[in-house]
Amino acid sequence: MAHDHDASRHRIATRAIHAGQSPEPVTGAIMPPIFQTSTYVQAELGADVRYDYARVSNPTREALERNLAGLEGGRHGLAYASGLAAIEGVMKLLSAGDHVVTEENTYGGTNRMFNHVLSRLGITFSFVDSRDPDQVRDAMRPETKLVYVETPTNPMMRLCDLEVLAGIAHEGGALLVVDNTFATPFNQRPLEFGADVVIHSTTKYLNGHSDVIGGGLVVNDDPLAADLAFVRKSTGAVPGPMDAWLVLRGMKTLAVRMRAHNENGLTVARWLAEHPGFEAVHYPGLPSHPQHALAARQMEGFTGMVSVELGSGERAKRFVERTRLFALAESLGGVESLIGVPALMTHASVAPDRRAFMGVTDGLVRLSVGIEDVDDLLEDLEAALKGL
Ligand code: P1T
Repeated sequence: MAHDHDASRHRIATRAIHAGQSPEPVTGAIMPPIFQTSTYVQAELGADVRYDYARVSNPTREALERNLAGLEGGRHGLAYASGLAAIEGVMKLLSAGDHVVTEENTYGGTNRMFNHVLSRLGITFSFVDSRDPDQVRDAMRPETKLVYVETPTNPMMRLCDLEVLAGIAHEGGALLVVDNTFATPFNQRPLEFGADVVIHSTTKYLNGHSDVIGGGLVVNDDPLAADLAFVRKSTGAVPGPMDAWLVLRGMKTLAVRMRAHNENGLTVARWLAEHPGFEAVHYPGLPSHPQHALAARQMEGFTGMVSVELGSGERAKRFVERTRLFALAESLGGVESLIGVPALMTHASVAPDRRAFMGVTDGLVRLSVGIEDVDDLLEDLEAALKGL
């Protein structure tokens, strides 16, 4: 058959389309059908069936999971109902008394889950600046089970050295868990640096079209994958088949979209950095980023996410309300450009002193640069800036 089920030897643009995909056996349909069913009929009682109930397994979801695993270069993919459900799926590997070392600047909702849900269940957290590996090493305890990071972080675009942190985590008998939502596997594949679990909010770049909430995990280790699947079937945070299908459809164009996001992101970041109306610009692709060398080593592109300091909450408010193409909205990673103020939106649930400490000021504006014509985007920013 011309079809290539194991696309692992191919380059990423090919993997995005072919990894784990095979024609549907009855009709040859090139896209997997949306298996919109909750259960599967069993021929006899007690037979060993491949599919018995759709919380446990669904062929549409599995097509997505194989593709996601192929993109990250991992053996196992698991899809979830949201990015936070995927994160919770990892955290439920833990028991009361276990400890996690985590980057302090994560998505606000992740921080809220750690501080306000999991802490109540007896899991403890140390919040560190993972740009500095010594802070991670010093926070490790005998009961540390996970080192949890985002790189680049939301919204400060901080990086951590994945290879170094994998070494520290493993030395302490812990797993390195990496939220790769911002970078995407097109730009960065954490498993290649020794990470154990890769997390995605597929809501963002992987789906890419701002029309689904979804999440995913990728791991290499077989027992770890089995443990995660056990937690998921026991707790229930699965995506429906229609959403799984939409994410898979989006992922097929990941490479072309990410090339455009990377290019537009860099152009917008350069423009912001040269413009007198803005203070600090946070973008790992700029040589002025303090971790540009690490970015160049660990990433193949720098995404469409850019944060910029406007100096005051009042200026930030006026700016985000005056753009026309950049829509004022939560979320990121879709084809259309979005703009927001993290302190009042995505990170409102983080304690104000913690926010200020990390640089998430009231004047910080986050841009998700879409794939529109970049000259139109620059004109939009320029017009919004006039009269600030
Ligand atoms: O929204 P959900 O699919 O549950 O994903 C949560 C999540 C996880 N990880 C990262 C890095 C994220 O940015 C998010 C969600 N973020 C936003 C909604 C946002 O606007 O930043």
